[in-house]
Amino acid sequence: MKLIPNRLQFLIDEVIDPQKASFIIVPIPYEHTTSYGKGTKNGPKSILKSSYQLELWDEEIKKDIYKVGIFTADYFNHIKSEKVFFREIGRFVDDLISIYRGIPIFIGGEHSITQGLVPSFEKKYENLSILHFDAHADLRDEYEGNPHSHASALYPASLRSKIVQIGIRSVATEEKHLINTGNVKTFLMHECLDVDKLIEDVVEELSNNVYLTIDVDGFDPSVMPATGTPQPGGFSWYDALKIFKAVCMNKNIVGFDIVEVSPIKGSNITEFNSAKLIYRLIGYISLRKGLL
Ligand SMILES: [Mn+2]
Repeated sequence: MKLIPNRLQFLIDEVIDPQKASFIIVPIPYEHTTSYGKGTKNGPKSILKSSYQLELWDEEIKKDIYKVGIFTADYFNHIKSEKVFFREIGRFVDDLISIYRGIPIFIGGEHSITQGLVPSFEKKYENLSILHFDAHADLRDEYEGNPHSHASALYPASLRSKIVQIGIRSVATEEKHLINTGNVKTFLMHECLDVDKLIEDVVEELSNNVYLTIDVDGFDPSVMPATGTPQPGGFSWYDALKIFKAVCMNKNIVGFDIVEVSPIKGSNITEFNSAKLIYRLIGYISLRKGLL
């Protein structure tokens, strides 16, 4: 397997050797099952484009973070059929994390891609846990007859790995019995408004090896308005960053995804904020790993 560079590299035009990259971005413009607002297939490109508007010097971390080495791969576009997609993406991630040392960052696309991403990490890392940032519990075994629905994003993983959910403020009748049971620890948003307490609990619940999945609707819609199934009352920018920083500094983040950006005409807020979030997370992880 050889990674092909994307025409749009995150943040800067220069293409670095993927073997030397500390982070490898894989854009996945997959959209098959969106049920309300559509357009998440346009998310990856819009985020990559927005990244050129970021300053290279991160004002919080106070470093030119990009120097750690970020490579952006070509779009993962194998979407002949759902079945083929989920088989191919699994193989791709298996290869990616065995051949390259860079921490993978996946940009969706709809949230169902997480179903295809997580198994490779579960195979590679012992005792993996998943931090699930989302407005929705995403624990239905299927939705509209489809087990690969965005509304089922975390269901398969919940049968195998510890899942810690934050930001949750929409739970369906058919999934209510799945929150706070088995492998799933759910922090309902309205019950966890004390962010310092939440951080303590989340760090305690997670194992050391953590995969992070970020549905942008976990944020308040004022931070991330362009998303298919918005919910009121999500995390503010600074509260979310505080949580992510604590997790990145205390745990070994093995990879993360950011999903459900559906660009809307006349606004760049969501894609720009997503690009900034990705850059900041690269910064936090790099700090912990001593790369900066
Ligand atoms: Mn969601």
